[in-house]
Amino acid sequence: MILMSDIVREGHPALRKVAEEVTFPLTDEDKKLCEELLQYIINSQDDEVCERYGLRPGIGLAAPQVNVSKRVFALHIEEENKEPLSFVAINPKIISHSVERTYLSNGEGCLSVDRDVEGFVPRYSRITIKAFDMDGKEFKLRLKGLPSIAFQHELDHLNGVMFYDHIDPKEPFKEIPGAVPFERD
Ligand code: SB7
Ligand code: NI
Repeated sequence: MILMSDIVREGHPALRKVAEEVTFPLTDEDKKLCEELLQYIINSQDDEVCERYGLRPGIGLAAPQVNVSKRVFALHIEEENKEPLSFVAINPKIISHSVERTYLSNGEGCLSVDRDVEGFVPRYSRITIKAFDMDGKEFKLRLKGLPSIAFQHELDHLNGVMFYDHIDPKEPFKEIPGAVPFERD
């Protein structure tokens, strides 16, 4: 299982590389990676498991964060009154997006960043994505709200981009023209 000690932090070169596409069929090692990424975030949303293993909660985890430079991430998001969203995305792509932008009103965090970085991170409000599942089957989803924001955060990890790269250094809380804030919790 993946523990916090397996997660690389800011300054590690893996977080700044453009990750490699995955080829199918998956190797046993690739399958294990996918399963473990998803298991980490499911575990991290269970208070007891978190406490037992010292996990930090997250809604997504990308392979480069465990020092594997491959285009894979997992998302697991449970929001009140919504269907839970849980998947592994292999070679993911945004195929279209809204003009409208959004940002998390409380800012973003990252399991690879051990400090609070304040500021608005502009994201597309709505995206249509394509990715492959572990069986090599392509799937397509429309995402909005937190799942859309989280998908863009994870996709950035596959391209060596950190959330704070998008924050205006001079004016971190500068209004983003036309953006609609997303309130979490
Ligand atoms: C806030 C948190 C996340 C995504 C979007 C907004 C995920 C945090 C966990 N990760 O570091 C995953 O890369
Ligand atoms: Ni992150």
